[in-house]
Amino acid sequence: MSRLIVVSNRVSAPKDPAAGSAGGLAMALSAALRKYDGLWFGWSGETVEQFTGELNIEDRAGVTVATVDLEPQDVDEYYNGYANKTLWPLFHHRVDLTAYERSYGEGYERTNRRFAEVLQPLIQPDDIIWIHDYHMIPMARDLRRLGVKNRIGFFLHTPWPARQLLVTLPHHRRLVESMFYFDLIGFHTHEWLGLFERYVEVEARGRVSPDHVIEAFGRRVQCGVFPIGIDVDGFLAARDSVLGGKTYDRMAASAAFRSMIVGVDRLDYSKGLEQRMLGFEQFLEDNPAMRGEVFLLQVTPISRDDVDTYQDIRGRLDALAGRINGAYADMDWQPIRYLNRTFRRDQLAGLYRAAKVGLVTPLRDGMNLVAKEYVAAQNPEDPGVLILSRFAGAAEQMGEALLVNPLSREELSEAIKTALTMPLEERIRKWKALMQVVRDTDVGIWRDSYVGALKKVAIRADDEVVA
Ligand code: ADQ
Repeated sequence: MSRLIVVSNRVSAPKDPAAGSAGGLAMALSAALRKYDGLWFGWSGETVEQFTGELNIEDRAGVTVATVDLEPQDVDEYYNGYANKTLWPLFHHRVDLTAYERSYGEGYERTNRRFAEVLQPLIQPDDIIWIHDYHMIPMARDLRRLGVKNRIGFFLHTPWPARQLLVTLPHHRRLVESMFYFDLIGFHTHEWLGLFERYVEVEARGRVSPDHVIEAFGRRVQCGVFPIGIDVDGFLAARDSVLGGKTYDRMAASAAFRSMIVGVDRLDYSKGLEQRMLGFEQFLEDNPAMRGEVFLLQVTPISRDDVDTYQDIRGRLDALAGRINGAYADMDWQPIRYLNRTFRRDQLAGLYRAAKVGLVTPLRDGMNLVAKEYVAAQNPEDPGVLILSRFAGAAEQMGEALLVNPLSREELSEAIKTALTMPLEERIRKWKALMQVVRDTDVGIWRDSYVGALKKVAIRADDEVVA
C-alpha cells in the first residue's frame, strides 16, 4: 500500500487534538492525516546555528511527524521574509504591504532545496507526496532534480492573486514555472483556479483544456478545485462535550438578554478586523435603540508577531477597540470584548453556539474555516446567522449566508441589523442549506477527493509535451 507523505512548512499536529491550534491548515491536516498511514514532514519551528539536515521523528496523537531545524537566516529570509512578507500579502491583494527583497527570494529557494534534500531519502517508490501552501511552491522542482519520480501534488490554501498583481513580483514566471513539476495543483475555489489559468494564458501563452489540464513552459499539469472543510463529526462532538456545554451555559448567562456577535480570527490584516470593528461601530451609531442589547466578542490570537506589519495592526486594533468602548460603553455594558488568546475546540464550539451572529469578514481568504465551524455549532431549532465576506473563498459555496462587502461599513451595519432581526423560519431555512454545504465539504471528503485525484492523474508532470 502506498504511504501518504504530507509536507508543509510547520508540522503542527497537536499533542491533544481537542486542544486545537489557531490555524486552518494545521487543523485540517492533523484531522486528515490521523486516518492515513503516512508521514508529515516540515520545519520543526526551531533553529540551529548551522543547518545539518538532521531529522527529528516522533509520534504525535497517531501521526508520525518528521521535522528539521532551520538556520536563523533561513527563518528570516524564507519564512518571515518571502513567505510572510512577500507571498502572503501579495496573494491577499496587498501589494502595498508586499516586500520585494531579492535576498528573501534567494533564501526561499535555498530553504526549499534543503527541505527537498532532507526529504528525498525518506521517499519510497510507492509513496505519494502532498505538498501544502505558498511556502513550498518550488519544492517539486527540487525533488524532481534529485530524481524523485513519485506522484507529487500541491494544494494552495490561500487565494491565487489576480495576474495584474502577481506580475509585480520579480521572477514571477520562475515561481509559476516551478508549479509545473507537480502532478496535480489544487485550489479552494473556481475563482482562484480561474485566476491561475488566466495568468498562464496571458503571461506564459499557455493552453488550458476544459478539464483543467494546463500546458505551458513545455510541461503539463492537471489542476482542480477541492474546497476544504472541517471535521464535522469531531466538531459536533466538541460542541456536545462537557466543556462545550459549560462554555455555552457560561456565555448564555454572561450575555443575559443581550445578543452576542462572535468573531474568531488569527490577528492578520487579511481578516478585515479593523473594518469589522468600524462596521460594528457604524451599527451602534445607526441603531441607538439597540445599544446595550448587543455586543461583539472578538477572539483574536496573536499571529506572526515577528513581522512588523503584524505588530502595527495589533497596535491599531488595541486602539480601535479601546476607542469604540470608550465612546459607547455604559456602566454595565461594553460593546466590544476583545481577547488575544486561543481557546480549546470544545470551548470555541460552545462560544459559536451561544452567538446569535457569526461575523466572518476577511478582505481576502483562501476559504475560511471559521465560517463552517460557526454553522456546524448552531442549535438546529434556533440557529444564529452567518454574515460572510464575499471575498472569502467560502462565499463561493455558502451563498445562503448574508454576503457582504467587508470594506463598506454601511453594508456591515445593515447586515448586522438584518441578522439580529431575522425571523426564525428564515434562519432555519438558511442554516439547513449552509449545514448541507458544511457536510458536503467535510475535511475527510476534501482529503479523499484530492488524494484520489492525485492517484488518478493521467498526464504526469514528467511526460513530454508534444507540440
Ligand atoms: P487561516 O488563515 O488560519 O487558514 P481559517 O480557515 O479561518 O484561517 O482557520 C483558522 C482556524 O484556527 C480555525 O479552525 C479556527 O477555529 C482556529 N482559530 C482561530 N482563532 C482561534 C482561537 N482564538 N482559538 C482557537 N482556535 C482558533 C488558512 C487560510 C484559510 C483556509 C485555511 C485552510 O488562510 O483561507 O481556510 O488555511 O485551508
